[in-house]
Amino acid sequence: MTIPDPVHPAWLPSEAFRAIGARRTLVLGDGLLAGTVHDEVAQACARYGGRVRRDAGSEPYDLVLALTTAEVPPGVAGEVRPDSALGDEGYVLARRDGTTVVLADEPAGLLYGLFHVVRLGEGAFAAERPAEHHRPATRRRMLDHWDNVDVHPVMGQVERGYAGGSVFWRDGAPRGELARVRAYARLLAACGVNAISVNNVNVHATEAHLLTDRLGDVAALADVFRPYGIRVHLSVNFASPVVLGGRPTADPLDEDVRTWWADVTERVYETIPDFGGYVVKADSEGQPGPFAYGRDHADGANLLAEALAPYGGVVHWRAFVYNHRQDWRDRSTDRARAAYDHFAPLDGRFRDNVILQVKHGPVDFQAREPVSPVVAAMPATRLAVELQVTQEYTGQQRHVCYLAPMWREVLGFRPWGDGGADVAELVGGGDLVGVSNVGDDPYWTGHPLAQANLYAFGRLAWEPRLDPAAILDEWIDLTFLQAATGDAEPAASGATDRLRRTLHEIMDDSWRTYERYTAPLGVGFMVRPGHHYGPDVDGYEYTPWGTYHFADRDGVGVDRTRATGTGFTGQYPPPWSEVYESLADCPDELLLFFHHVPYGHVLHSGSTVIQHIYDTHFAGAEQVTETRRRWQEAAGLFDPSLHARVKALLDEQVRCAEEWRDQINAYFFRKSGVPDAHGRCIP
Ligand code: GCW
Repeated sequence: MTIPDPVHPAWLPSEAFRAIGARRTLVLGDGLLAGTVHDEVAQACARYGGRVRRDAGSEPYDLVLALTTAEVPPGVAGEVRPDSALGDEGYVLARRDGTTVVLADEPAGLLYGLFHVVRLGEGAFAAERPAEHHRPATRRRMLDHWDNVDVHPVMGQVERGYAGGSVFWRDGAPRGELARVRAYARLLAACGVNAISVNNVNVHATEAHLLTDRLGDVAALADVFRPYGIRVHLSVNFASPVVLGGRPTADPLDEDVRTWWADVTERVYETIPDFGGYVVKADSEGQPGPFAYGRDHADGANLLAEALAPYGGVVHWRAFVYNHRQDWRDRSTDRARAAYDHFAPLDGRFRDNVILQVKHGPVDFQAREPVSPVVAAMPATRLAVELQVTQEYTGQQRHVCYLAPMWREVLGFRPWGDGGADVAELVGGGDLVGVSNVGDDPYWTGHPLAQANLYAFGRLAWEPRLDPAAILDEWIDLTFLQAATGDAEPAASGATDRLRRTLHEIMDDSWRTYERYTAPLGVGFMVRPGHHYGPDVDGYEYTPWGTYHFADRDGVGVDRTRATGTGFTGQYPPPWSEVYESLADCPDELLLFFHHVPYGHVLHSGSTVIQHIYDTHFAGAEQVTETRRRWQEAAGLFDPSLHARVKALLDEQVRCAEEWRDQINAYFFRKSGVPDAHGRCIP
C-alpha cells in the first residue's frame, strides 16, 4: 500500500528510519504486531541497505526486537531480561556489547519499542545503555474523531474540524482511502495512541447506522488500525433502540431495550472481535439520553456497559452535561457546576466497564480554565480526562498554539494540594482522550505546526510527566531535522541548529501568547458565536449558553465563590476550595473565572486588572508579529511549500491577534473609561 501523494510524512519521514534501515536486525516473535514490526524494519532496510531476519541464524545483529517468550540467541538478551512482567504494551530497552535489544511480553510492546528506537535514531546504536523499562501510564490513549459520515448542514464533514474533510468519510460514505488511514494508524502508533473512535459524539441519522447495517464500514477501518495496535470505538446514539430498532422506547430499565443492546452488541463483536466499545454523549446539547425516561446517567451508562461486558468492551460516557437553554438573566445557574452536580452523586453506581469521560476544565476547552473538580470527586468511578487537540478555542489551526504546556499543567494539578495525587495519577491506569485535529489536509492538521499537538498528545498520554519542551524538540527532530539535512547527527550542523531554535522559540510559549491576546484572566469565551473564531466580546453574553463575563462599567468576571456567588468553589477539596474562594489567594490567571472584580483590582503581579488587560493584549499581538518575522528569516531552512503555508497562516494570525487586541482593549476602555497608563493607541 502506498501513501497517497502528497500527504506529508509528519514525524515519520523515511529518514527517521535511516539508523535502523542501515543495520542488521532480528525480529523474534509471532503475532500480527510482530509482523508489523518486521515489515517496518524491512521497508527501512530496502531503502538504506540493511537486513532483517525473523529467525536467529548465527550472524551478529545490531538490533534485536524479541518477545520474552522467544528463543533469543545466547548472549544477546540474557542480562536484559526483566524480572517482572512488562505488561501488554511495555518493553525493556538496552544496549550491550554492540547490540541494541528490545524485549517485550506482548507484540504491542515490540511495536512501541521499535518506535522508541526510531526516536533515538543513531543514538540507539552508540554508547552502551543500561536496561530501561517503559510502560504506558495510561491504559487507553485514545483519539475521538468528531467526523460525520454525512456532511452536516452547519458543522460540515468534521465538527470543529480545521484540517479539511474527514480521513474516514466523505459525502455520506466511507472515503475508501485506506492507504491514508494506514499512514495515520502508523503515525498514531509511533506516538503511543492505541484507541480511536471514528465518528462524532453528536450522532446524527446516518451515523447512527454505523452500529448496525453500516457496521461493515467500521470493520473496514478496524482492519487497518489493528496491525498498529489500535482498537476502534464507535459513538452511538442513546436512542438507537428507537431510531434503529423501531422500539417504542430507549428506557435503560426496559427489558426489551436491554435485549436489543445485547443482541446488537453481540453482532458488533462477531464482526469486529477486538472492538473497543461505545462512546456516548447523552442528554447534552440536544442528544438523547436517559433523562427522557426519568432515569439517571448511571442507569444509562450501565445499560450499555452490561451489553459490552461479556466481550471486554467499555463505555466512554461523557460528563459534558449542562443546560444549554439557560436564561442569561438567572445569575444562580452556573454552567461550570454542571458536570459535578450531575455526576458526583452517582459515584459508586457505575459498572466497572464504564469510563466517565470528563473535559479537563469545568466549562469547555477554553485557553485557560481550572481543572474540573469532577476528577477529584469520584474515587469509585473510572475516569478519562478529555483534551481538545483540535483547536476549537485555541486558534482553530490557523494560529500557532502548542498545547502541551497547558495539558502538562492539567496533568500536574494536585486537587488535594502538595503531597496529594496529581491528575496524572488519578487517571493512571485509566484513559486520556483527545479530540483529534486530523483531516484530509495534505499536512494532516491544516497548520503544519499543529502536528506537534497530535504528537504531544500521544506522548503525554503514554508518559504524563514528560517535559513539553522536550516533546517539542523530539517532534522537531523527527519531523524536520533528519529530513532537512539527511545528516545522521543533525544537531551537528549550524543550519539544523537554527531550524530547531526557530521552531522551538516560535512554538514553545505559543499557548501563553494566544492566551495573552484573547479572553483575559481565565474569563473565557468572548469568541464569535457559532464558529468560535475571532473576538466578539459580548457575542455570548445574552445567550442561553451559560458562558458569560458580566463586564459592566465597574468591573468584570464571574463570582463563583460560596460567599457571594454560585458556590462552584465548593466543588473542590481543600486547599483549592479555599484558594479559589479567596480574592487574595486566587491565582491571577484564573481570577476572572472565580471572581467579579473592579477594574482597579490589583493583581499579584502588581498591575491592575485593566492595565493587565491592555498590557497583555499589546504584548500578545506583538509576539505574533515577532513570530512571523522569525519565520520569514528562516525561509531557507524549510521545504518551500511548507514554509509558504505557515507564512500565510502567520499573516492571518497577525491580523486576528490585532483584531483581538483592538476589540478587547477598546471594549474595556469604553466600559471602564480608564486610559492605558502608557498612552498607547486604543481605537
Ligand atoms: O465545545 C463544544 C463544541 C461542540 C461539541 C461539544 C462536545 C461535539 O462546540 O461542537 O460537540 O463541545 O464536546 O460535545
